[in-house]
Amino acid sequence: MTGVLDLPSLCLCLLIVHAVSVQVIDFITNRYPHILNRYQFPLGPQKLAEPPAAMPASLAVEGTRFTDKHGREILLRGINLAADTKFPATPEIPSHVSDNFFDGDNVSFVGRPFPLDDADTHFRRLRNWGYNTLRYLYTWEALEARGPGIYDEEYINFTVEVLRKAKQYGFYVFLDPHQDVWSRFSGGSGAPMWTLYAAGFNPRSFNVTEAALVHNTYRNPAEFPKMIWATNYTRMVCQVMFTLFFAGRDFAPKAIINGQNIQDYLQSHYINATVHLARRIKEAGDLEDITVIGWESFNEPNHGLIGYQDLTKIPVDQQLQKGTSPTAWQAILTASGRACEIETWELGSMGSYRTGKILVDPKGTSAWLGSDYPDTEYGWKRDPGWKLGECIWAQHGVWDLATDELLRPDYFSKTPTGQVIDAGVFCNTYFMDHWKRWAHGVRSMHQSSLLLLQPPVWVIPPVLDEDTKGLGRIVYAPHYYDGLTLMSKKWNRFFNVDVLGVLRGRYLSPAFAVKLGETAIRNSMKEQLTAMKQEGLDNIGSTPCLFSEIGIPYDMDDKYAYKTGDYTSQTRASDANHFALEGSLVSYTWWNYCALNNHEWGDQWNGEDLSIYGRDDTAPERDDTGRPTLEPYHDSPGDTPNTIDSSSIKGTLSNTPMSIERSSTSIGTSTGTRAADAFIRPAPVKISGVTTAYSFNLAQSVFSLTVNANATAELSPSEVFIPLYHFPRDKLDVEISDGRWAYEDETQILKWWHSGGTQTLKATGVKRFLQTFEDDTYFDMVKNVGCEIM
Ligand SMILES: *[C@@H]1O[C@H](CO)[C@@H](O)[C@H](O)[C@H]1NC(C)=O
Ligand SMILES: *[C@@H]1O[C@H](CO)[C@@H](O)[C@H](O)[C@H]1NC(C)=O
Ligand SMILES: *[C@@H]1O[C@H](CO)[C@@H](O)[C@H](O)[C@H]1NC(C)=O
Ligand SMILES: *[C@@H]1O[C@H](CO)[C@@H](O)[C@H](O)[C@H]1NC(C)=O
Ligand SMILES: *[C@@H]1O[C@H](CO)[C@@H](O)[C@H](O)[C@H]1NC(C)=O
Ligand SMILES: CC(=O)N[C@H]1CO[C@H](CO)[C@@H](O)[C@@H]1O
Repeated sequence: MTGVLDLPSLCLCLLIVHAVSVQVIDFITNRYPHILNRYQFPLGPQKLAEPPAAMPASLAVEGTRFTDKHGREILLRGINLAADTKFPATPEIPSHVSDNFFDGDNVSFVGRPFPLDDADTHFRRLRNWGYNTLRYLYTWEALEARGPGIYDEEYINFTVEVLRKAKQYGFYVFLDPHQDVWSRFSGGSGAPMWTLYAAGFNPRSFNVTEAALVHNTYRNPAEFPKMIWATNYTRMVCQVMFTLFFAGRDFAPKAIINGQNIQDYLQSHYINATVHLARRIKEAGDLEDITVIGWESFNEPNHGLIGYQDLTKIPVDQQLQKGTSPTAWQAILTASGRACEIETWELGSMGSYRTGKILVDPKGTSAWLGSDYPDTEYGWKRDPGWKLGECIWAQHGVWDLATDELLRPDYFSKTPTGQVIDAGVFCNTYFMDHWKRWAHGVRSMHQSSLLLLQPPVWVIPPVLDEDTKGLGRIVYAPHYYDGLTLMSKKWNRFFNVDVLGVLRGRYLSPAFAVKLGETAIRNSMKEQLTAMKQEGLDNIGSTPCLFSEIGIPYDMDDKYAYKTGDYTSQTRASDANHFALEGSLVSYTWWNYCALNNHEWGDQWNGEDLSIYGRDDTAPERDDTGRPTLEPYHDSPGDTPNTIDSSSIKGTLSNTPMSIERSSTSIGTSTGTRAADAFIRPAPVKISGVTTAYSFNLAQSVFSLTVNANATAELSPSEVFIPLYHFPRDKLDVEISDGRWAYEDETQILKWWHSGGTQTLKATGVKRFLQTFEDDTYFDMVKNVGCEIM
């Protein structure tokens, strides 16, 4: 995940966040006594003739909607699984561990995202929380760490078994080839270590040359700066790897390996690894199109140096600077062992500001492999025209090794045909060339796969040519993060910025993009997501939109919640993001569920901490009345837990009741939810007709749904997820415009039989979150500390 780089507004954001003193936030206002809700008997039959179809099977795409075999509209609401698949399980190397780090060829990801024995617990949980979709992460490294073309069949077998478990719980699954800042060896995740050797790099010298700064090799991992890993996109390793991967033929024509350009070499290995996994999933025989419904393209693709107009300048759109901030040219020099005085930056109350300069002196150590490197380990044959031990850009005349003179500062600025490259051109050319190649690869194996198209983060989606549109079943899959909250690790109820609006030039000045008060912030997020969805329709065409990443940090306010159990800030932030998703009527997969999350290291990767679940979150969260809020309510708590296991599933695959977790039989002593009030939400699941609006008002515990309906058939009613957590059976109040309904505790599904035309459903439950989302506290604050803010 990431998605917050290069925001012109970042300075402004940070100015704002620091200008507001968090102490003035009054969390104690607006608390109201618990109100009991009227109970109403369901009108419909208790048991249904047809067992609910647990198998996703045959998800159709009709224009902008997903539909099932009865023509009902399907909303995909899912979760990313999981952040910890970014690093190996054997040996276990989360980003703060340095042992075995450079043994990158001998790692195994078997056990990610969790051991098979734990899969029931995790999947049951996710199902109970209402998720019907998994964005299942794997990395290229997990498939092909040992060397080019050597796949880890054990990991693939394991993956097939985990997917079979997911099938038992009726999840829709699409696979995400995850990466961040290219690879673990350049500070992120994704590509195997050998790709760096293939490019001529020596990962062991990335630290001294600052070609990449890596958590694992950081002096004291606990002091690793917040959310800073992403700055490595503008360091040498990422700049080179993304340039070679997407445009090696144009910018590094001498980089020939096994008779092909490095671009083709890297891309074909990358694509073939995915195709191999797709083949094995097909061969499994019981997953393709039943559970595995699609594949997503390259995660958060980056343009590297492609489009740099002047290597001696920090591009104007690169606002995020922290620590040493080399220009591309300085990065080139230090990677070749030259000492450089490099500006240092800090993020402060006025945004990024320069703190000075320091001398980065690798003392002759190069990030490139020496000319004496044997280059035999991985079995490839490098063209004699590509010299090891020498900067690849020097070999292409960008600079002169003898004089250290930059000869071509604009080397990466244009395509060979002379077109000036900007973010849009990169997206429509280099990125789409890769995307098509990938799409054809996936479809060669999985003929009816959904193809999730994820363009570079924040970039306007590409315009598809007719041939590409003809592939069909394409889904626009953008990412969105509220950058202010992500970077500052605070929920600011008073100010935020319409980042998309700024990026799209909708404001004369970024100052006009500032949104004041929580209501305006929430509406702004909704408008941003709606606008992004519209950009997909305008460019990609009439396809569904699924936000494949969106989420919030949990380690807000210096981990205040971990000391106090008070997740109010997280709940408000999460609710705002969910409000935006609901208001823009999109499918989504939330980031993320991480089984290894703990309070010390978060998601175990670069200080990120976005998991809705935490191992250390075992003490029940309590509401104001002292009632534990962790476990969903159940009307008959004395019952023996009705749990699901493999034996009870056999033979009843078409009917998979999801039990409510009530006991501590699961991992840990409780379910470990974090800010559950906000992420366990009611939502339409299968709708006969078109959903025109739905929302969940957390403060009032009211769910409303409006449908442009088609009359339901007796055996295929509309289905709405109504979680017992907010709507305990004896407190559920349902009002429908027409027809009848029935509620099943087992699945937490409300079935609704209705006729055609405009239909509405309103469900009222128990108020769990005893605050409001009004802005009165903002005005109080202005009164009290007015001069401090303005
Ligand atoms: C690979 O790592 C495993 C343990 O993680 C170890 O047992 C094995 O000897 C290693 N193999 C090689 C070739 O280094
Ligand atoms: C993977 O599973 C297949 C089929 O069950 C089996 O033939 C093969 O030996 C397994 N491979 C590994 C490495 O476990
Ligand atoms: C850089 O990493 C190498 C390889 O792990 C290590 O030997 C060296 O001490 C590190 N240098 C610094 C300055 O951290
Ligand atoms: C990738 O697969 C294609 C099609 O099977 C094949 O032609 C190509 O040689 C493979 N590339 C690599 C690098 O293995
Ligand atoms: C659903 O209703 C719309 C109008 O409300 C109608 O155009 C459409 O044909 C109906 N679809 C089905 C499958 O009945
Ligand atoms: C994960 C990682 O490598 N992070 C590094 C990215 O770059 C910054 C400096 O800009 C370093 O401080 C991080 O260590």
